Amino acid sequence: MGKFAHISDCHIGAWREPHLRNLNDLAFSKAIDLCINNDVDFVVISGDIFDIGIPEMSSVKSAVKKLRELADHRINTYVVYGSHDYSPTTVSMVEILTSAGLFTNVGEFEESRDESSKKKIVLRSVEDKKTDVVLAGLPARRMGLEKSFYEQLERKSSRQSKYSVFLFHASISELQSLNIPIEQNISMQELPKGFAYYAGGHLHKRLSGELDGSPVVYPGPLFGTSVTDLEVCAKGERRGFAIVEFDGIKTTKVDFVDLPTPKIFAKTFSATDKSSEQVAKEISEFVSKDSLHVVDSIVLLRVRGVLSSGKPSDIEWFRYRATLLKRGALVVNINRIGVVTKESKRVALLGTTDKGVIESKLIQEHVLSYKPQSKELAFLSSNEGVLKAFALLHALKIEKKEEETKQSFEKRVLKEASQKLGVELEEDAS
Ligand SMILES: [Mn+2]
Repeated sequence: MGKFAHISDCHIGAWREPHLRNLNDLAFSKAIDLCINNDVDFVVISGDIFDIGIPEMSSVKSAVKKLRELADHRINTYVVYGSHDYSPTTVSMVEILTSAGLFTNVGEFEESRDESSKKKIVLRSVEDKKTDVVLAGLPARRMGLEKSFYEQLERKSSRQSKYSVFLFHASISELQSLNIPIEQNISMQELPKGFAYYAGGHLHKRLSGELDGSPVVYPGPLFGTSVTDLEVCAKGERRGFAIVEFDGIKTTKVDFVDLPTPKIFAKTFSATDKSSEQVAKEISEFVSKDSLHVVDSIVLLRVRGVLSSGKPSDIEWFRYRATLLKRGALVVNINRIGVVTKESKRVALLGTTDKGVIESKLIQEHVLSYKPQSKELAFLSSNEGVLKAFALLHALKIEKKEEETKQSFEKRVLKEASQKLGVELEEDAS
């Protein structure tokens, strides 16, 4: 008999906003405290432990302190890489903590070739000394690139004679409903058979299913990493992790442990068929309403729709933010990407979402309707003008080289741009 904690998607170091980063760090600390209080034998973390390969160091510091506490209680931590932990170019924090002995990475598989020299992946399992539990796993890469691991996985029966846990970080199509592109999913049947518990990560939602009678579980994130994650929380979705009990070779119980939810207040406004003044009035009335209690809350306002007149920039968004902060809100996030004017709606009607095509259609339209003041410039409203506009745009997209000074970069852009326009650049005397 024994029990372990299954944590996922901690995303330590996520959020630039200091309060949100702090709440996210606290969620991890709290989770570790609960693991210790619940007297678990070991902890598994199924990926996205850190938000990026090398995260913000103050967050790492508080996380390492908690991991040290686990180690001091002789509780081992087994991990696999999540899509956020892995970096193809640098040593990641997970690698560092593995070297420091705070983690055991169970996603390190072996590669071999079969008779037809096709690449094969063989799981490398690890045994937890305290409980004799066998652990194995597969890591993730960005953009669902881990799919190939499952395709190449050696599928000789891995039926275990001991209790066994498989850690993975991938979206399972049968369980997810989160709009993850279909080409990035794996199917339940692609998981290796024969394990008694499947510890999943990647989906930011508490979910569970079954494979041949064994639980397949996603505990979801500890806090969340996006405004969407927080909006889901505001609607009542719980955040936390799972505590799993086993007996012999079977999983006997999976309990979700809730972490305290932060106070989140989310509201959506529709801008459709309203003027920018009307929308402004509506939000302004809302944020100054007496009955609104936002003290110590995360306030998420979302505005979307097609304005009947006016532009989104007519609306003084910063005022609502200021009002809410003054009323005691901890964090205010106003999402207004979804507010569009009829003009931008027209862009959408150009029949494509390809940025390049939209750009070229709009440039053509604007250049050809340009009325130059003088005859010498008449060519600008012709196809020649269109070509010059493209050439200029291209020249202005030049990026600064790492070794280049700001001054020589500016010079280079200017030179390039004037060449494209066919104008002489005055040599500067310096
Ligand atoms: Mn994640």
